Amino acid sequence: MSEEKTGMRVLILGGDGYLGWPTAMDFAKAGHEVLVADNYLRRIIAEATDSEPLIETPTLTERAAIFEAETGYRIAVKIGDLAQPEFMFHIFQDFEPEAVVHYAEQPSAPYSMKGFSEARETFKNNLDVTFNCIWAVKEHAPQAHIIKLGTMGEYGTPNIDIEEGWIEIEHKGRKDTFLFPRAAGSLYHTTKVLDTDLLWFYVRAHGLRVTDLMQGPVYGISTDEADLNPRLCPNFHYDDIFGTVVNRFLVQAVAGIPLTVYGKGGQTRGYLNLRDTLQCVRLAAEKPAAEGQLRVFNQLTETFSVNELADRVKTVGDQMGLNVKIESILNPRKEREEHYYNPSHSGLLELGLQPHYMNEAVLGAMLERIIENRDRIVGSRIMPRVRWS
Ligand code: USQ
Repeated sequence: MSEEKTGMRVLILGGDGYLGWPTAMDFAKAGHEVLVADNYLRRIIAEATDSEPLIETPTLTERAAIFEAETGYRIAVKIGDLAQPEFMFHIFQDFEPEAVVHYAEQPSAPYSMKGFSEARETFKNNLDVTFNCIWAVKEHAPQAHIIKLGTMGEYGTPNIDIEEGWIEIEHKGRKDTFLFPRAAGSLYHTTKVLDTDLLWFYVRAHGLRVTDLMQGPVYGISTDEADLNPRLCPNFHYDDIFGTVVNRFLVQAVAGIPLTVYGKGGQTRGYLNLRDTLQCVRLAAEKPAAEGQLRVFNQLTETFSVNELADRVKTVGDQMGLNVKIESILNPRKEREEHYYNPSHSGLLELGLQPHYMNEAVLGAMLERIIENRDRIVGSRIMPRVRWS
């Protein structure tokens, strides 16, 4: 077991995001010194694609001030483009991070499939930020531990069990261990495959310490700190661009729009509650990877098909009098709609993760919060506007 680290300087790249902001509050509240950096790329894309979140979120500087007033804990904020090496390097020289949480990527699969300029923007941003982060660590903070948000989508949906990052292969009587094969389903997911390869190369070449968190789709709006003040809540998207499927279905249930099951609905993924993302990332930071180690965890707590999710949302919605309908629509994506799916995910549990499962109380509380904001739902943001063609 690696040594536990407390009171660290933690740099969060992409601190304005759905995960970045609640992660920053969680680390600050746990007694770490936190700096967040972001260039508001997601906000800019959301505005350009008419995909703004359900609840308005103040700027990072405003949110940090509200958080400090509520808790007494400080979060430092730097606004700038991490794809520019000078900005990244300056932060590292100034702050000397001991842990770096790397969320600073364009995270939408549909956006990355919209057209040439969106694909290129995703490709350049995601790879440049990862590359700059690696070099900033190598040159200015060689002992810093990089915690990289990868995605379960890197693996695709193979017809064998998905191992936790690595697989031992026996070939013609000899054995070796390799990264588990990747076969991503969007350009966004492919940029994460390329990130992994870059990180693995620099771990081998320069002994960096890296944890790659292969995360499934996240749902949720509530965290201990976000619940202190409505203006501290994460960006809750329900649009086709940034909204993840559970958050979308809950908003559709409130809006009286039939739940948009893409195709046959047998697509199965590994899901987790936003609260568990925070736990996983902090556990990884406080129990870091060793020098020269690329440690990989599959970050999910339970698997569901899209049909199962729709049924769960319908059950809870109907109990609340919403009369939820479910409708299969033409799948805008190229993906298997019926497939085998069995990912291992014991590493984070062994590190101490205590899962918050998707039960009726969790979905009911989310529905109540959405009902309070139902006047803000914009119906035109719900149906898929991007096709994989
Ligand atoms: N889906 C529907 N109906 C909808 C929306 C989605 O049936 O209205 C289906 C999709 O076709 C897919 C599944 O639900 O099969 C999950 O879709 P999603 O939009 O929740 O998740 P995805 O596009 O894969 O991306 C999200 C995050 C991404 C993260 C990824 C984890 O946006 O940043 O990397 O989840 S994973 O899916 O494991 O790759």
